[in-house]
Amino acid sequence: MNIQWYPGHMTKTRRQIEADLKNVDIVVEIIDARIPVSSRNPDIDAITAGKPRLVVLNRADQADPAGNRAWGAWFRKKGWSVLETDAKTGSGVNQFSRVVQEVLKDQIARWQEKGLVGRPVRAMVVGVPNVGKSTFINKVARKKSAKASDRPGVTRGKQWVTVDRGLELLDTPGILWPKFEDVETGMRLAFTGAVKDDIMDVETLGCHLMAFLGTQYPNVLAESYRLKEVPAREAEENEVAYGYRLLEACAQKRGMRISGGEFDTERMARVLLDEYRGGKLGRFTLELPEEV
Ligand SMILES: Nc1nc2c(ncn2[C@@H]2O[C@H](COP(=O)(O)OP(=O)(O)O)[C@@H](O)[C@H]2O)c(=O)[nH]1
Ligand SMILES: [Mg+2]
Repeated sequence: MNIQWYPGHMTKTRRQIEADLKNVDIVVEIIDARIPVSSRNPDIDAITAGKPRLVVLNRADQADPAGNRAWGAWFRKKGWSVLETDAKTGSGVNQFSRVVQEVLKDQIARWQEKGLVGRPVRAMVVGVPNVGKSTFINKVARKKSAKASDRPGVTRGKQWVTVDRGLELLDTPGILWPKFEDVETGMRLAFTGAVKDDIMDVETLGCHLMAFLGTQYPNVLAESYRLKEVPAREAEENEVAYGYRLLEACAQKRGMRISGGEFDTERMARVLLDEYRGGKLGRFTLELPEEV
């Protein structure tokens, strides 16, 4: 699916992250709020075993607010702290330092008891591609762009950025591989643009996204493409056939035809994917906690 993740690369990445982990007190796992399961690395728990964790539901601005609430509750139930952010505008990012200190409050109290005054908390960001790691780090570090110097006992060559008094962040994120086992996950990663479209033909990908929208968000679909009504999926109809029907209806509305008078469903599929990724259709959560 994503050919850059060959086994050698995965091993190298994993070792690098394991080395970096020795120097940090907390792992900040960034996920895409639209696909909180599909945008998680399958081995993250094993790789970061034993480290306190903060889950950042980034791209919260692109996900359904009700979905964000549901996922926030779901991750909290697992015992992790959750921060909802829009790294692009910085919304929620100003809470980062406070939440990290809260997660580590017992640890910080122990340091104080031992007389380790002024020991900063060190954090690192990890996540699969496209979740917003670089944007998040830039936003968090913006005010204090001066980089902290290398520290003795800390991996040489690593740069730390001071987020706040008492919090330093490794300036390079750990880039983890996405899940590649199942088609459903691959499709969701493709919908959001995290992997290239070539996991399947664009038209089929568009059919699946249409079917999702037609089922879960028919009103939004009707509004976006000025459809009088969005037909429901018929009992015997499979998802692709249903999605195709919706692609045709939207292509008709947009006047997209190929020679011969047929509707240009392939072009419509591209338009749909572009508009979805560009946030033009609205805020959707593509997978909900009930499903997992
Ligand atoms: N709308 C929105 N866009 C975001 C958000 N975070 C990142 N982006 C955009 O998503 C794209 C990829 O982000 P990037 O930080 O490079 O992802 P990375 O691969 O995890 O480092 C960039 O164009 C960002 O501007 C967010 O919270 N909301
Ligand atoms: Mg990046």
